[in-house]
Amino acid sequence: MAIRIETHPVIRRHPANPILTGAMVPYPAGLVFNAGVTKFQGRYVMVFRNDVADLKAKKLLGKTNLGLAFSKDGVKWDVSKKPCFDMKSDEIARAYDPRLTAIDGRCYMCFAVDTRHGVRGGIAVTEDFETFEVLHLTVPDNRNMVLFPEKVDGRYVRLERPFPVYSRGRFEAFDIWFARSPDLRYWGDMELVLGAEQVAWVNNKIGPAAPPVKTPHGWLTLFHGVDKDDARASWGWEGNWKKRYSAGIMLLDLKEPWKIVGLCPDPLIVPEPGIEYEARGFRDYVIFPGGMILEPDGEVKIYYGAADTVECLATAHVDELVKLCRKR
Ligand code: BMA
Repeated sequence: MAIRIETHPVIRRHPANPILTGAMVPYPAGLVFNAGVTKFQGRYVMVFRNDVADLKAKKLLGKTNLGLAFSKDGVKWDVSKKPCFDMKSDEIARAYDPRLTAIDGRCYMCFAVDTRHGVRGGIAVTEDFETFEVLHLTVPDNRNMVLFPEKVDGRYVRLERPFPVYSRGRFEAFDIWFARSPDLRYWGDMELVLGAEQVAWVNNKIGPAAPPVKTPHGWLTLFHGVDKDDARASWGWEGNWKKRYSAGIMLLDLKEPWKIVGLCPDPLIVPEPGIEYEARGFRDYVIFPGGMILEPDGEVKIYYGAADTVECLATAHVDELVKLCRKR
């Protein structure tokens, strides 16, 4: 049976898309995407990746920082006057791809860090988005970490995506893992959650997307999945880009979240040729969700970077998403 790679009909792209672009940022900006979003202290907060660029000349300017924005409705955003986070040293090139999780009144941010010795996953904590304390950095290579908003069996838990190139036997066949911590600094006790080969529409790698959302049926969990075709003409102004990033969805067990209760066999959101902001940009045909919010009325807001260039919003009803995962 041919695999359908198209956006599921339960998904509605927001008419205000893209909801955040480099043009809305009051300091040097460019590609504004892959944001983490959560509700914190009564408002929506977003931390977004900003790769400074000359968009007209289609040229990166070699600097990345994380910007901050607040919103009353999760759609219209006020961008703060300056970036809120960056990391740079002889060893560290940049921090990027933030994901936010509020736990017990504090906001935790997972992010990726490019270093001279590999890609590391970081966790920082803040209460005011002005100062961040970095609690933890993994060994290379790891990234796409997301924290669950609650402890499980008294321990903090996260999903993560190590990238075992040498031992996995196939280039970029990367999987989703689960890890536990007593204090957010020391992590261990890992379990495999989902192997790339278990996702029929993926022929490359997978990884966590937004932090999971709790429902009575399980943890609703987005992930990203990649299909690659070397015969594709190069996609995007970055150059030799042949991958498509889509989003999938699964339900993880409430008490044992390393166990999958249900996996939607089809992708949930696929970058579509007819949608300019997903099909054209730095890297064409990329959807990369980093935030998911369950509203009291059952609406789920899914925030995603599009074409590694802008930030977008899609919505669906929680019951529809749960049903997709439980359908067998
Ligand atoms: C991944 C990361 C993401 C990016 C994606 C698609 O490897 O670099 O930041 O959105 O590729 O380009």
